[in-house]
Amino acid sequence: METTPPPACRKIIHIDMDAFYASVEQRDNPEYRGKPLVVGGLPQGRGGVVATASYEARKFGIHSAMPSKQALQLCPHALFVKPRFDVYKEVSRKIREIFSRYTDLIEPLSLDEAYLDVTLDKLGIGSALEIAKQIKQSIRDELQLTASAGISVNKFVAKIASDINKPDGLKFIGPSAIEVFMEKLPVEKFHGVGRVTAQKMKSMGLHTGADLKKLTEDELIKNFGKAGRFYYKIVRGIDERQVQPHRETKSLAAEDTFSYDLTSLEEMEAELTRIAQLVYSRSLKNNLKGRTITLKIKYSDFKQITRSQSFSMPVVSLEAIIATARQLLAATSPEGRQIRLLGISLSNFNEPVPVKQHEKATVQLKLSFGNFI
Ligand code: DCP
Ligand code: MG
Repeated sequence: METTPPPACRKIIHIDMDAFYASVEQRDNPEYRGKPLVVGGLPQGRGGVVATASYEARKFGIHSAMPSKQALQLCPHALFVKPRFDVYKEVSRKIREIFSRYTDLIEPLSLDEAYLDVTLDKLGIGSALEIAKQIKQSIRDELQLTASAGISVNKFVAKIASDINKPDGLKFIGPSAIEVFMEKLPVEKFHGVGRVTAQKMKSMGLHTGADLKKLTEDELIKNFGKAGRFYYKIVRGIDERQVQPHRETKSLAAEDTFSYDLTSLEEMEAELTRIAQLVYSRSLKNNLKGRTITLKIKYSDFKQITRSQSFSMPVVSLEAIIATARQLLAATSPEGRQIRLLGISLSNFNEPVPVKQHEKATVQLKLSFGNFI
């Protein structure tokens, strides 16, 4: 077994394809090239969301997870096409084959994104920058697509670096440049900092890495809990997470802590719809279809409950996720309670199911959702 050397001298590349689904569609359909193209749910359908948009469409403000109807309003002449997951999966397989020429330490994060540890590359090239250049060139030559690469000594910095010169980007952030780079980084770009944490940080006058660096580890932990410890390290450019080649996605979740407690069913359902859209688009991004939907509720007194429902078939539509989450919520008699967090997760991916156990769920499913699933 190959072992990863100590973190200080690692060479990590993060690769992310540019406008992935849209670029594949433009490659395979020359008539889409140079045009604003949206891949995802069609705007005529109910509840469709944008999976991704070509860079031409992004100029109009269109982005992933936006309702397709809104995308059409922003750019009435945009072209809309449905995703072809089998094709993207096959491209993804080919990209990974290219990676595997250089290393076996590959950790895919989704179909179009992966971390590579090239500290000991198979070909003995030695330079991570050179390897990233070769990978980008092979993706271009063999697949007629472009990718962006970030190179550094850890995962966190490599991932942020790959986003810097997108599309077709290449960015190396070496050890001596990391601290300055982290000091300039806005807090919302930090791993694990969501909307609410970013708001809290800003209200405390913390806008960049440099501001975070002024706090001691204890102060960070006091204000941000366990994550504080991670922020303390990361702002100093320390991220010891290993590239994990066999990591399996067991569940996919989205949740939100609200800036004020929700008390009306109407507000709760509206937030659930938004969270369901996030989970749904993440499931598309990861090409994972789950059979179990779990609702998480945290009340104002921090008491937390979860409620799940499993089906015999994978849940494939946004409407079904929304309907299930609402049913699970309704069963908790939420009206009048004070809710500070709602979350939805999908799990039980693509596993065969013994028939007997699930007959009941199937019947229930048909009653509840008709042909949504
Ligand atoms: N995706 C999705 N729903 C989302 C985000 C992404 O279905 N909310 C899908 C479509 C994307 C693919 O996953 O093409 C990869 O996601 P990225 O976030 O890497 O976005 P893109 O590759 O499309 O664009 P970028 O050039 O910004 O990486
Ligand atoms: Mg991408």
